[in-house]
Amino acid sequence: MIPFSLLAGALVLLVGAANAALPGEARSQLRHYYLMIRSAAYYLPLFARCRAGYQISCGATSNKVSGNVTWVPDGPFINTGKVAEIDTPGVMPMLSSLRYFPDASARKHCYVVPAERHARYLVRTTYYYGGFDGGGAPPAFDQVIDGTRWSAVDTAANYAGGLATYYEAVVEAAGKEVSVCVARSAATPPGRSPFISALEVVPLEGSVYGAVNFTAYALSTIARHGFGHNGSVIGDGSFPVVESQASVATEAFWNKPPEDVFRRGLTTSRGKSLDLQWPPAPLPAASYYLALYFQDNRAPSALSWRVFDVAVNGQPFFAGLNVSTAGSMVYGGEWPLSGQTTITLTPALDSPVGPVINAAELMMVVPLGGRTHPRDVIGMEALARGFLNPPSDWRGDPCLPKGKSWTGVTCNEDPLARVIAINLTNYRVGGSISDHIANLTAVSSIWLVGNNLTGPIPDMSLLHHLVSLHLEDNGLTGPLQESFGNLTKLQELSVQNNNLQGTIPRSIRNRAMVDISFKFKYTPGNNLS
Ligand SMILES: *[C@@H]1O[C@H](CO)[C@@H](O)[C@H](O)[C@H]1NC(C)=O
Ligand SMILES: *[C@@H]1O[C@H](CO)[C@@H](O)[C@H](O)[C@H]1NC(C)=O
Ligand SMILES: *[C@@H]1O[C@H](CO)[C@@H](O)[C@H](O)[C@H]1NC(C)=O
Ligand SMILES: *[C@@H]1O[C@H](CO)[C@@H](O)[C@H](O)[C@H]1NC(C)=O
Ligand SMILES: *[C@@H]1O[C@H](CO)[C@@H](O)[C@H](O)[C@H]1NC(C)=O
Ligand SMILES: *[C@@H]1O[C@H](CO)[C@@H](O)[C@H](O)[C@H]1NC(C)=O
Ligand SMILES: *[C@@H]1O[C@H](CO)[C@@H](O)[C@H](O)[C@H]1NC(C)=O
Ligand SMILES: CC(=O)N[C@H]1CO[C@H](CO)[C@@H](O)[C@@H]1O
Repeated sequence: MIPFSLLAGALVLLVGAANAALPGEARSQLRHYYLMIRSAAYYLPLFARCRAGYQISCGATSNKVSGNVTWVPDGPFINTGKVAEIDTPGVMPMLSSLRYFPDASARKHCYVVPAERHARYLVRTTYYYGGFDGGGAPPAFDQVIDGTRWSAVDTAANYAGGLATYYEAVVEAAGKEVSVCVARSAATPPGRSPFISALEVVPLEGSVYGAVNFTAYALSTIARHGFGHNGSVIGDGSFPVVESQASVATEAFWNKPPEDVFRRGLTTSRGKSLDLQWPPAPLPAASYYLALYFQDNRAPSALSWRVFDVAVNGQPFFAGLNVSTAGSMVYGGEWPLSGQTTITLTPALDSPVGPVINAAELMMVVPLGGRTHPRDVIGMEALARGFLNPPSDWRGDPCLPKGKSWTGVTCNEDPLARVIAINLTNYRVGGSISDHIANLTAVSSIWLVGNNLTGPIPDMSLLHHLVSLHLEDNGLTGPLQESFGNLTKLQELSVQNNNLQGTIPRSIRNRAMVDISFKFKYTPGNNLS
């Protein structure tokens, strides 16, 4: 099992004055793995330079401006939860409110953000507890992206140190929305509520992290570091820091690193290899995406290049890398790592200068947990829209992650999960039953008993697997459709206590007469003959 707390980043400078040089800041960065390029870059989209996206301040009622970024209220993206204000002095504006979720019956609490199908997104969640519920320490819970349990959210250690915590992932949108949810887990104490302070969903350029198969995986950021900058956990004097004499056209790089990361780097003298213990904390055994950035820092000339080998934990990573003033990036898409990581740069035998390294990025490759068949997503979302007050967890992926399906929804375990049963008995749901229920072609059981549903019973002639349909005790109107008699697997049809009208279709009458196992109940109530 992966200790997901490793995936957390700590945001410093959040609490107290903006210049708060917290004693032990570097240590806490080390401990919590927040490895940054420049402190000024905290809330800018990080390595990957990106287009505008959604910056959402959870629980906010008005825009919050922080630096250049305007954070919008979360109302349009969520329809559940409660709001709290955080009065910690000096807290960053977008963290001065949060949304929390006291409803323990809901399996997840989802934000839904519009997206472009198959586009790549940076998703960042930020948590700053601020004692909103009167407790001394934040509860732990889980976070979910679409159908995948992304990680645990455990912010207690950072909170105790006066810090907020953020998590970051890169995912591809399977549909026209990305859902980001928090959910209770076994680690959530009874009576405590998951919460969230800020959410960013930012489109990335298509080339970013190009080698990764985003149909099967997401990336979860572990570390991202420009070497040789002040406050760096690495450039601590063991290697000379060099300053670049030429700028790098970073547009040419897949991952679009900011130019700034090439301004400084670490080097060694001629003939010596450079050994970096990076990232500084041990890693859980997993598959990782590792990208390394280099530039010859000297003034551009025909001789400003250097050649060296790159090895990771003694394994060749890239041999004979020729780094010029134009800069280079090398990466491993699914590199197995475990424990302490050492990056070794060994200069070519005849090289007049030592190797150099400017920056590195490390992300864990997280297998996706699956998702629901798009046809069923369309059907379930339409059903949710047709209801006046569906259960609050009827948002996000209907079936997944496992154990976090929508309330009352049962799915099979196909690679694209199918909805096989719906049971919202006595949920006091109002509204009507969407025609799009016809999309749920794998469903065998639909129970919407004892609600406040009105309008007609839609056509279900495509639901060939339907065995059991219970719509009794509602306010449904209109006729009973002929096509029900054609559903050969249907064994139970209960519609009593509604306001249905018209004649009972012959096909249903015949079934009820010839098939003694067919249970058809339409009285009391109704005006059927
Ligand atoms: C933020 O604003 C400053 C000054 O207005 C500008 O120099 C800087 O480029 C902006 N940064 C971004 C990322 O837009
Ligand atoms: C990506 O992963 C999916 C799902 O596992 C697989 O079907 C597909 O072939 C993979 N694509 C590539 C290019 O490997
Ligand atoms: C880095 O820190 C040292 C000592 O604290 C200081 O002399 C130097 O100017 C700093 N460099 C930058 C680029 O901030
Ligand atoms: C390295 O690249 C430079 C051009 O950037 C070229 O002139 C030089 O010959 C190359 N060196 C080797 C050893 O390939
Ligand atoms: C649906 O839920 C109700 C109430 O919990 C229960 O009595 C009924 O047996 C369920 N139906 C099915 C098919 O599981
Ligand atoms: C059912 O709906 C009607 C009309 O929409 C409403 O007046 C009534 O209060 C609802 N009943 C329940 C139990 O929600
Ligand atoms: C039901 O089946 C019968 C015969 O198989 C067919 O004639 C009829 O059109 C069907 N009705 C509907 C509504 O599908
Ligand atoms: C994908 C799919 O089956 N979509 C259908 C969902 O239901 C509506 C209404 O019945 C149809 O118009 C869609 O084609």
